[in-house]
Amino acid sequence: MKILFVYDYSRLLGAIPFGLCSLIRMVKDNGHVVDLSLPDEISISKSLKEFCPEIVAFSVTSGEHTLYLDCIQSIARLYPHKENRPYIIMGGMYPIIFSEIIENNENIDAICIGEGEEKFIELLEKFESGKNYSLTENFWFRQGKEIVKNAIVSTPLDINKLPIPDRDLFFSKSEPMRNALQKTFLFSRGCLYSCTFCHNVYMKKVYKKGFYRNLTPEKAVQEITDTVRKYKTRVLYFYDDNFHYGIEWLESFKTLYKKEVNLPFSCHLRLDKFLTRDAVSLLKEAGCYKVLSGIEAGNQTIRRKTLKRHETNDVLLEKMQLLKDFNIYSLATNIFGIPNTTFENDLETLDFNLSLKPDYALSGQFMPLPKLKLTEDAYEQGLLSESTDTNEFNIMSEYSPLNINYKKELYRLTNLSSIIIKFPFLRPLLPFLLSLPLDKLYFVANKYFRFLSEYLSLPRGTIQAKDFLKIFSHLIFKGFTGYRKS
Ligand code: B12
Ligand code: SF4
Repeated sequence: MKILFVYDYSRLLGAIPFGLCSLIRMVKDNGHVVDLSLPDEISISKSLKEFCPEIVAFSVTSGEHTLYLDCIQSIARLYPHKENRPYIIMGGMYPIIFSEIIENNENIDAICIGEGEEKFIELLEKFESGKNYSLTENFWFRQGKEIVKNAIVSTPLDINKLPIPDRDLFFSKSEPMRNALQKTFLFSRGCLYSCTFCHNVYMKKVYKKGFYRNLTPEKAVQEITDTVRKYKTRVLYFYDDNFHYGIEWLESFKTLYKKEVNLPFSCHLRLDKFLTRDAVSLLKEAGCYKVLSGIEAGNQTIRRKTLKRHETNDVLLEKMQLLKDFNIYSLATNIFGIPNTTFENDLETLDFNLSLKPDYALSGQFMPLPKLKLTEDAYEQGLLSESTDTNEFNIMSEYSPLNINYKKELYRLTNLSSIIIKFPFLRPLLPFLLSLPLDKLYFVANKYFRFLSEYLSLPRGTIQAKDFLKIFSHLIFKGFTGYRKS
């Protein structure tokens, strides 16, 4: 069968949508023909005309969903007679979390509400051979006026048995992605924790047991070598929520990685009690040059009670010092505008970062995505009115959508915080800076500072300044994924 995948890769560099790439691998390996299109009207109509797919498949996350819903609308316009248009399937976190979308949008024929790999292949086989596919688990289907709602397979897939995700389709379409000197990887699915601002909590409820899985060190290194042998790479970035699968795992990973890859990498780590000196030492030996860690709130009661993050300030300070001891660049992430907190609490977050002294601090405003625990809290506290539909929020929106009376100050603080944390002598000027209506300037300054810091964080010699400028101008031109202004 011919399947056209649709994904906005125009603003991506080394980052790939791992789930979609895993699906593409499975689909190709099962003898189907695939192509990839951007979601804009020109690209999609060209792809439909030239490739003539039987299925158009979307992979969607909340906040970006309107882009894809518009694209589906354009496809529907191109085929006024529904029987002539390709079958439209949507997967990804958005339909998993907000499955109602198939009821609300008559142009969507099916949604995937769980892991895609095995069940999508099963669906394609039934589809191709004309069998009844409407009872395929992990999918909901439109059948006339009815929606057939099948259950989710309750046992998560064994990710060690899945083939290596296919990066070739994306890299063949996008030169910036192919040539990006940093390539990204994900060696796990799920998470052990239950932060109230994260969708993993929802997924844990769905799968109950065994949702948290990770690759063996052998499989992880195999995936890396498969990519770096084919595509020029200078640094790696591991997207796992917490790249710490125990000392034994790290030991084997380090040995294999040094032997087979030996490139510097960055990763996410929780600065909690499990992050021991031995673990950091192994990471450093393996080549870790940068660690990204969630601080989220400076007030530890808010961190614990509201966000369900249990690290105390003392532990965070101690573990940050550990990173410094090993000369690992530290990037701290923060959330401002948390429901049921005050602007003073946000200032506390800024000040805690000043004591923590990360090499760089990245801060965002809380965005109430549908079905997050923290979004539900915001409704309960009247910070969102009952008639507010969180699906309509643009994740990149300028001001916090919560009913608070310090939106502008919050926006300014969010954009100024990285610079102030890096240059603490500016802290006394903050009240004055917050009072100035320089939102655009602060936004731009924040972006430039972020990219300068990104460059400075790289190990010497990995990326030349001219290459970095090329990347930088691409990003300026295309917008910054995840941190775009609406
Ligand atoms: C890697 C990553 C990214 C990468 C790649 C994005 C991507 N779409 O994969 C980048 C850096 C681009 C990114 C950006 C953003 N991300 Co992000 N990201 C992640 C991360 C860490 C891993 C995602 C992943 O690969 N999961 C594992 C795979 C296997 O799962 P999956 O993608 O859901 O795919 C499976 C199924 O959903 C299904 N499936 C997926 N697509 C399709 C399509 C079809 C047709 C079918 C049948 C099935 C199917 O099958 C797949 C395989 O089993 C998650 C957090 C996490 N730990 O999960 C956040 C996460 C996905 N991101 C999130 C968000 C909000 C964003 C941003 C909007 C952030 C921002 N402020 O800008 C942007 C959106 C940009 C974009 N283009 O998507 C949220 C999504 C919430 C939601 N309700 O949608 C998550 C869950 C984080 C969170 N804490 O809640 N992100
Ligand atoms: S640790 Fe990260 S991935 Fe895990 S629940 Fe918290 S925010 Fe989500």
